Amino acid sequence: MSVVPVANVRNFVILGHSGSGKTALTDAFAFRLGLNDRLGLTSNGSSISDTTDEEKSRRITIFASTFSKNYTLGDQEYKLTFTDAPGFRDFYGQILGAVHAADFALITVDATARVQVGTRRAWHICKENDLSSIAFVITGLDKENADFEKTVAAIRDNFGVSCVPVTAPVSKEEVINIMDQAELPPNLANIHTSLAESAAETSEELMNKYFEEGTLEPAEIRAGLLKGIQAGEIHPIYAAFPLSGVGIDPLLQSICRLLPAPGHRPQKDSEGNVILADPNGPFIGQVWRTAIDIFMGQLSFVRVVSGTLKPGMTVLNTTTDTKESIPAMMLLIGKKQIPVESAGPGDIVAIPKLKKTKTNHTLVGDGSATRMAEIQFPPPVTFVAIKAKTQNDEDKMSDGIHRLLNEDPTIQYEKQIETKEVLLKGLGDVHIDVAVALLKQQSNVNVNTFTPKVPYHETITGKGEGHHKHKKQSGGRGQFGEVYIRIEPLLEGDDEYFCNETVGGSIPGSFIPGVKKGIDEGMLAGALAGYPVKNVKVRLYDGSYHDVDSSEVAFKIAGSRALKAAMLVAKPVLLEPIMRLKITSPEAFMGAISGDMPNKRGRLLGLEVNGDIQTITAEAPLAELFKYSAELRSITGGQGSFVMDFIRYDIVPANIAQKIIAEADKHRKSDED
Ligand SMILES: Nc1nc2c(ncn2[C@@H]2O[C@H](COP(=O)(O)OP(=O)(O)OP(=O)(O)O)[C@@H](O)[C@H]2O)c(=O)[nH]1
Ligand SMILES: [Mg+2]
Repeated sequence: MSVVPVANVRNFVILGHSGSGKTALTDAFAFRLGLNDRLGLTSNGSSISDTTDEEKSRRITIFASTFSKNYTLGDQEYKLTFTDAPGFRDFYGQILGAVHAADFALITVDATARVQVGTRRAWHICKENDLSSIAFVITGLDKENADFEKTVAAIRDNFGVSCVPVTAPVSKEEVINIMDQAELPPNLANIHTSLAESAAETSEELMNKYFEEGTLEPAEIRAGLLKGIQAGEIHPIYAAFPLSGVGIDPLLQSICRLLPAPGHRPQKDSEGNVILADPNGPFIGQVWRTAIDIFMGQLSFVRVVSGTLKPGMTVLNTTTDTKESIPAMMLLIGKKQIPVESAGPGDIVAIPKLKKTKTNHTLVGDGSATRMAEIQFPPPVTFVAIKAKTQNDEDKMSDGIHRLLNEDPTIQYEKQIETKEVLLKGLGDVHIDVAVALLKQQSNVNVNTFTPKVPYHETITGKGEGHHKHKKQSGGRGQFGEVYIRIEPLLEGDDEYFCNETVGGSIPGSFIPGVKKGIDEGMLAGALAGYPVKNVKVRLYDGSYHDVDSSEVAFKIAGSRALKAAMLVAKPVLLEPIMRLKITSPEAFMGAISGDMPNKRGRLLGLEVNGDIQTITAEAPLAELFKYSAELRSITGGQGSFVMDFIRYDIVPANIAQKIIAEADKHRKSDED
């Protein structure tokens, strides 16, 4: 690829509702640009973008794939770099990364389904991430009941009248650029008017002319649109038939003419300073995605922000302060790897084998110490417990999970101390299913998944005394240790949960650590249901010993049993984690969402209204929330989403606690059998 000036580089992300034709459009672009010698289709697994087994079998995009190719328009050479993002919310991490790496977005809208949840979500992601240049592409125009004008109206209803069609279909075989037409078919005449109006609004001069003459020249409309679009104030709407290729050239031409080059969207460092898209400045790039390739290992996808990157260079990772050498750079086009010799502002390249570089890290060349602002990935909302199927799987599990975490910052992994389970956390059921499938494919680790156990705690609400005498005489040296304790709830701020108040050497000082070890051990598994004990103050106030038979072990056993005895009389209770939820959904579902909260033992805390979208803040026990992601999807038809975080532990209501204790007893009995 010859070097194209930054002003002629166009880097965009394709967003939209799942199934609205993002990948179909990507395939149409790839075919038109000669990246593929045939038109790939998701429907038969031949897409250039959905190439993994997981994507092919599920018929959805899971990973953001980037393509790049030069495009000639008149005497100008442009470089088009575009990323096909997933639409499915579970893969929000990939969507966010792709949004971060682009200068503008195309949002696909199906002409039969029109504006959907995923369309609005795409718009909001752009707005929340300072990606103000947004265009729409209407797809599905060949389908029965497709209606271009109604789809345009729906876009304008949802996103404002500054959304204006620039191209339109006159038949299934022809898409025209409205500005280029001397005369338009009657049904498109009003579209021309909205285009002229939008252009007029960009300057006083054009506005005056429009008022006086009632119209504008094509060149004036183009100049006004260019200004409005580059400023992110006008949003062009295009028509395209990705399956036949009709409308693809007018769309690509308009992208080159009207949509912004690198530099228009401010690229900011972690302190908010804007980094200029200067190909001659020091190199600055950021990793927005990490992938694991079965053959090549780790691949880091870097968006070049400034300067020029070449293979062989040594760069500094300013996030970890380590040097990395760039062994090679490539584009991944379908299954092919195309080497890249030089990458400038706006380019995206995949770099293999970086050692200490992960998603979100910044790489810089000599003369820079910049650290780019990081992508804020959402916290996980779906948890499952996983268990290796065999010992062999167990041995490889840690490496496999490590790979998964490297690849996907929205996956988390936790070894739960309370329940002794290994938890995999993600953004939804499908996300977790895919993660489990990737564990198998990438690392040959087979796991089963389970609904996690709740990490309950135990504590006391009253005071109590406990005593245990451990005495064993079985020939030879015996064991002896006797312990008396008092327990009470630990006051906030009191770090000393154990204190020795014995007097007169009833327990010699050398055995006190033994008692403490026993108390510590007893704290790991409480008397009620075997969960960790929290917030209990233990006062050791008396005991006795034997000159020969006493030992640390004997006092340890006595300490642990005395704690159990004391807990049972100190009004013990179970505690459960309470989560704060922020549930966002269109207003229409708010009644159903809040009405469902009591079923989850939840409590509403507040409501925030943002146009049609409302956000409920609520709190509910974690025990009721393991399936909430699927439940909310069914309540809202996929239009709702939520985040949750832990806030505190609360007492489990008695009727529920009884069941948990009975269940624990059953397990204890079966363990003893
Ligand atoms: N008839 C018709 N079918 C289309 C059109 N665009 C896409 N499709 C089909 O709709 C289905 C979904 O299209 P995709 O391009 O995979 O949708 P997507 O937006 O990438 O979906 P996700 O990756 O799940 O977010 C595929 O079978 C496409 O062939 C179109 O313009 N007309
Ligand atoms: Mg797709």
